[in-house]
Amino acid sequence: MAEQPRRNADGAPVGRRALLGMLAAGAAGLAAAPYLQSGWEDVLGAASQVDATGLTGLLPNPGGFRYYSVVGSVPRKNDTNYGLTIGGLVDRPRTYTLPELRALPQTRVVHDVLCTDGWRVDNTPFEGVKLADLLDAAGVRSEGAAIRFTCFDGAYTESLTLEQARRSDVLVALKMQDKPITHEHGGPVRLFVAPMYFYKSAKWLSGISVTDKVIPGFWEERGYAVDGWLDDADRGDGSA
Ligand SMILES: Nc1nc2c(c(=O)[nH]1)N[C@H]1C(S)=C(S)[C@@H](COP(=O)(O)O)O[C@H]1N2
Ligand SMILES: [Mo]
Repeated sequence: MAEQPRRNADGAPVGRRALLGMLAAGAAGLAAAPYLQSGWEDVLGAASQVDATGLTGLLPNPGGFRYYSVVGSVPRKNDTNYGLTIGGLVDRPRTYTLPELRALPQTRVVHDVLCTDGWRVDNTPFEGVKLADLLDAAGVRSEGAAIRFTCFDGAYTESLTLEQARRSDVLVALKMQDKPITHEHGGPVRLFVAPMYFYKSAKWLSGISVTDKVIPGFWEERGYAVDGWLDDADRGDGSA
């Protein structure tokens, strides 16, 4: 539902994974953003060429997951250099270290993970701090209506409405499959939005900014639905 099938110049469907493969394998320092902004025509032409070389086959697929990144390399962060900043339309902006996040009450959510590319990993446990708790601590101002998420890969962004962000199944996750989140899966901290397609779960999370309206994220600027609900999602408050 969220992803429209894309077609190249010959009308053949082009998987987004080909594009991701191209980006992951991308040239020096990866000028991903300007390249993408050159328009789908160019991007898809290049993507299908890369696909033909088999580069996308280099992406590993352990345990049913695939690793996705829209940039070629991402810095590694740990206890000493990781920070999560909460700001925007809040009364008490602050930056949390990793030990500080670990010291907060932790919630475990088990949910099926689905990517719009068609793969899924059922009953995956995630654990971390409820985004709602961090928002409450920050004191969202009355003008606040949405959240913009930014990542230390320097490129990916995501969004949620404030109502979605306050659900009890939306986590700032520190663990995935009961282990600290690996670098490849977006560690040390990623978002987990259980009731939505996995593209909403931003990896390498570094910024949470309260905004007065939804600002479409990376893939949403490229055609994905801003509301990434899974087909069977309970669109209520997530507490059911
Ligand atoms: N920072 C960042 N977050 C991201 C992505 C990305 O490319 N960069 N890809 C998204 C998509 S489309 C999916 S399916 C999942 C993949 O998570 P995984 O690599 O841990 O399997 O991460 C989401 N979050
Ligand atoms: Mo995805």
